Amino acid sequence: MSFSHIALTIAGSDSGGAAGIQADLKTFAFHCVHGTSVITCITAQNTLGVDRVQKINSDMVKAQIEAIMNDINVQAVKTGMLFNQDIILTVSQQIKQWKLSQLVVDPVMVSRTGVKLIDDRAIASLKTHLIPQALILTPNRYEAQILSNLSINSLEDMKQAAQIIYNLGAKFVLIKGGGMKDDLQGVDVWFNGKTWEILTTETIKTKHTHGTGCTLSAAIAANLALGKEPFIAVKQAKNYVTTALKYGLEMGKGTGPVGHFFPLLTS
Ligand code: PXL
Repeated sequence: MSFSHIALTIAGSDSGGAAGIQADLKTFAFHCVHGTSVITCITAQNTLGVDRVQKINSDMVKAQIEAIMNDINVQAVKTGMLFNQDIILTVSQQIKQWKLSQLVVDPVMVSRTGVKLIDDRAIASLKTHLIPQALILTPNRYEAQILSNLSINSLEDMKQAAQIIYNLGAKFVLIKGGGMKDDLQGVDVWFNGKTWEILTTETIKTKHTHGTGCTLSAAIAANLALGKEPFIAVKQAKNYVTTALKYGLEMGKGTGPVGHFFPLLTS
């Protein structure tokens, strides 16, 4: 019988193995989903931070997508760090061309610690070309502030921002509370165009959170590739990330990765 649990990540490489492509492929594998990958940029980074970033030419990004799509039956896609306007426009055009509707867009613009990762032209293209094609959009607090033009400090702010961001064209919006203060840390807000759901899990007190956002969007895409409905896919992905955080890896001198294969770590 042909195997159809296949997902694609379009994202950057993290040499430290915590975020980006490396986090995504581990997350797919954990879910028994075959992972394909399109690399948009290469970061030289470790647990202490990013030293250097090198982009991949957009024609090579296009060639990677075409090679996969011409042969492999991809069920769901996630996008992560797309780096610049040129790559965002190429990826957006390819997603339209291949009719990739099971699309999770992690609008990587600002890290969950508040560091800006892409320029204003790239943000404008994300808004007009990629986000309208998203099934599920997963901004963190800072990205939600940019996309909504609101200052987000409370649950009410998160709900209002979700409504504004929904109008950019994504079918579902999940605003992540990881960048919020105190008791809103583990609280995410889901909006489907009509109603909100407040998703809560226990807050894990750990320093080792590197790759949390990438892992969440990859787990959502994996669940979509397994045939789950969007809201179920998100709830289960959030539980996965919470447990992976519980088993965060104490390694390097800085922020270690979440434990993607936590069942193997317990024995
Ligand atoms: O968390 C955003 C992110 C995504 N992908 C890669 C990154 C980062 C942040 O540094 O390096 C490759």
